[in-house]
Amino acid sequence: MKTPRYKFCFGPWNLSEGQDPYGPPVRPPQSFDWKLDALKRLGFEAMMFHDDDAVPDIDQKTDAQLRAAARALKRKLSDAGVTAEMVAPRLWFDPRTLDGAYTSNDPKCRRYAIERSLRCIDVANHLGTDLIVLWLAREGSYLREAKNARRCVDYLVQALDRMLSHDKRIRIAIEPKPNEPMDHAYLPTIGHALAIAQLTRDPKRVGCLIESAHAILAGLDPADEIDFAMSFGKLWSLHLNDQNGLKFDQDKPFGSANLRVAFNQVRALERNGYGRRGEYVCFDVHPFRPTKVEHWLAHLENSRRTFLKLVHKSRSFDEAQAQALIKDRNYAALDQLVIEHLLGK
Ligand code: GLO
Ligand code: MG
Repeated sequence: MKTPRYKFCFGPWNLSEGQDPYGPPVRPPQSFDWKLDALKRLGFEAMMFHDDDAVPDIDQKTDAQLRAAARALKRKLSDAGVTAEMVAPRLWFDPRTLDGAYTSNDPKCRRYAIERSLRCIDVANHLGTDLIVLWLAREGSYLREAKNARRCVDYLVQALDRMLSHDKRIRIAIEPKPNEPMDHAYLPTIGHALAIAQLTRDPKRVGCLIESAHAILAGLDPADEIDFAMSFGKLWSLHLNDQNGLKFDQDKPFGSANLRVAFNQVRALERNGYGRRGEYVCFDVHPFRPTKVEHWLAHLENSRRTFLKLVHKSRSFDEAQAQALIKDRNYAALDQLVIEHLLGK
């Protein structure tokens, strides 16, 4: 098997404790150091962060305290040989984000969201990454009549512009998701993310992050989303995982629900040269709730293992035969070629 050039990443939240809306945590909380050590033991190269994963209680900290905490973390990461892939403002927890963050109807809350995002950029600077990820969790509506969607687009552009002008080097990757926690989100797909980029003061610095489960929840094929984003040179990060149909966001291990959809994502990444500009393959996956403590890292290790096996499957696919079948419009045989290739000998 050719050695793949991919570099891997996950976030501290991916070592979750099993809490869901119906029940409490089922695994004991672990310290950040435990999680960093787990990442190292698994041989992953980078960690992704929410601003308050990096600087706990960020809203209570002065700028000087923020700087001290972020720099201490940066030293810890450097000592461990781990890179910070991105920082994302957590704009869905504080009471001021209850009715939306950038798109809240309350100007004080919109101001808070922007100020928090600028501080998130400062954290990213201290950690040595230029990538800010925006999962716009509460930018949408529970009921159409509560918000003015036209005005909300303006609010989103204003927020993006403030961030872009706060630091001339950062890049913003929008992570679209069509629903959950909202009924409908304002930026549900990659098309929406790339379209709003064009309204900002520096479209070149606004791109996207694709999460497999989010594309599936939008009724789209994640591989097509990858090809679309990469046609624009705008796929700057990736949350690979899996999703079994239209229900709550499951964050299953990569390939766990639909191996063929996973295979096609890997093929799309391969044909577009994902990773050549230093992009990481991140897994936004969670352990199944019944997972025992001793199996706590398996979903991450398995996702990477499946990914690498699919890289091999992608590189060993009989492309010549596939092309011949395509030319003959023999899609039944093409279908079977893919199935038998995935099944193996
Ligand atoms: C939730 C998202 C979430 C983001 C993370 C980074 O559905 O996938 O996990 O990726 O908060 O912004
Ligand atoms: Mg995600």
